[in-house]
Amino acid sequence: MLEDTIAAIATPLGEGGIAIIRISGKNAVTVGDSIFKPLSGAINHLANAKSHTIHYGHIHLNKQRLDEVMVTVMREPATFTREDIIEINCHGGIQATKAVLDAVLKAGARLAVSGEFTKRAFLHGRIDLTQAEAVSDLINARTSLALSAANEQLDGKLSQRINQLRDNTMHVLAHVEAHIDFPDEDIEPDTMDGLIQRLEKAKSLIDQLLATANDGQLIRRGIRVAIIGKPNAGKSSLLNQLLGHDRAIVSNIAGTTRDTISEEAQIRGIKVVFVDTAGLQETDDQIEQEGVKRSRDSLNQADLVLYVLDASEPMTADSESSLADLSSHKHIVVLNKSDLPAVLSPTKMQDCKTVSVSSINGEGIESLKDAIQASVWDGEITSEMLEVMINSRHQEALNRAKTSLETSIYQLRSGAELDLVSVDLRISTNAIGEIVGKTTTENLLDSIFSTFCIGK
Ligand SMILES: Nc1nc2c(ncn2[C@@H]2O[C@H](COP(=O)(O)OP(=O)(O)OP(=O)(O)O)[C@@H](O)[C@H]2O)c(=O)[nH]1
Ligand SMILES: [Mg+2]
Repeated sequence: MLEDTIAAIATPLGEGGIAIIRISGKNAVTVGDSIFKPLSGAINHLANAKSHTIHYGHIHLNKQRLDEVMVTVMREPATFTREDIIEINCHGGIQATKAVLDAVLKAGARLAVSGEFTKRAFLHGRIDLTQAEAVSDLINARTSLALSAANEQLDGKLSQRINQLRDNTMHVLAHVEAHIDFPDEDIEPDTMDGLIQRLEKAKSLIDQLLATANDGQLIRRGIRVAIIGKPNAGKSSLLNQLLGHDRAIVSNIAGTTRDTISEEAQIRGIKVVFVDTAGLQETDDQIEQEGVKRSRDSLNQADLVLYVLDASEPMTADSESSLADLSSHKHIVVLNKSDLPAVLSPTKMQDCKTVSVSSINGEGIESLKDAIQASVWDGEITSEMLEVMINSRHQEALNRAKTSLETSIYQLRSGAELDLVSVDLRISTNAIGEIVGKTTTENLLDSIFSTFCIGK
C-alpha cells in the first residue's frame, strides 16, 4: 500500500479563499508535473524545484486550464509522511477544488482513505501511535485545555512514559528468557530482588497513568449538563446566561420550553453541553408529556444536573420530590431570581450544593461556573496534569498490562517456572507496546485511523 501515491483535499469542503490538495508518495512530483505549468520562470518543471519551495502557475487537464494555483514541493524525508509531498493551493470553491482533485487522480494518484497521511507518518516512524492520536485530538479540540493536552501528547510526553515503562518490563523479560535457556542456573537472589523491584516500579507507573484516564476523558469529551426544574423557574433564562447569548425562548407563560435544547459552551476550559428541558412535572398535555419524557432522558444521560428553583417562591411538594429523586445524580441546586425578595435561602437547603443566581442580571453566574468546574474537577487544572492524559484505548491496554504484570510479580516471588513467568511478561510488554504502536495489528490501525478525516 505504501507504494501508491495518494491524494486528497486537505481543507474542509466548502466555499473558501483557498483549498489545499495534498499528494504524497513516490510519484507525487511526477503527478504534479503532469498537470502543472509553472509561470514564474524560476523553474520549468517541479522535478527541478528545490525542496520546500512554492511555485506559481496553472493546472491543466487535456489542454484545458482548470485553475491558477500555488504549488509547494516538499521532498522526503523532511515531510509529514516522510514521502515526497506536493500541495496544490487552488481556489476554494467546491467545483474548482474537485476539478483539480480529479486532474490529480487522472494523473495517477489514488484517493486517500481516512487518516492515510497520518498512518504513513506512523508507518515511516515519524510519529508513534499516541502522537498520531494526538493529531486527531488536536483537530477535534474544542477547548483550550483539550488543545494543550493534544499538543503535549503530540510532543511525545505520553510516549516517553510508555517507553520508559516498556523498557522496564523488557529488561526483566530478557533476563527471564536468558535463564530459560540455562535451566541449571537459578537467578541469584539479589538479581531476583532487582527484577521484582523493576516490575513493582512498572506497576506504579501504570497506576499513575491509569489515574489520568478520567481527566483525559473529561478534557476530550467534555460533560453534559441537564437543566431541570419547575415551569417558569427560569431554566431557559439560565441557559442563555451561561451561554452568553439568547438561545432559548423565555416567557412568563409556564411551559414555554417543550423540546430539549442543547448547546455547547466552554466553562473554565472544559467543553460543556448544556441541555435546557421542559422539566419533570406531571401533565395531561400530550406534547408536554413528550417534553417531560425527553427531560428525563436528558437527566439520565447527564454528568451533572442543575436543578433550578424560583427562590422568590416557597418550595412545592413537587419540587421536594423531584429533588429527592436527584439524590442518585450529581447535582447543583440553583436558587434563581436572587434579584427578587428571597423566600428560599441556601441555609434552608441542607445537604445540597446550592448557588444563588439571577438569570436576569447575571449575578452569581460566575460562582455557578466555579461550582460546575468543581463538581467535575477537584482543585486547579495544572499544566502538569495536561502533560499526560490517557484515552480509553490506552486505559484498556494498560489494564491488561497491569493484570499480567501482577501475575508475573506473584510468580517470580513464589518461585514459579520461568517459562510461565515469561508468558505473562510478554503479554504485559506487548500490551504496553500497543499503546505507542510497537506491537500492532491491522485491525488496531484501522480502528484508529478510520476515525480521522480524509486528507489528514
Ligand atoms: N426577576 C427574575 N425573573 C426571572 C429570572 N429568571 C427568569 N425570570 C423570569 O421568569 C420567567 C420564566 O423564565 P424562563 O426562563 O422561560 O423559565 P423556564 O424555567 O425555562 O420555563 P418553562 O420553559 O416554561 O419551563 C420569565 O418571565 C423570566 O423573565 C430571574 O433571575 N429573576
Ligand atoms: Mg424554558
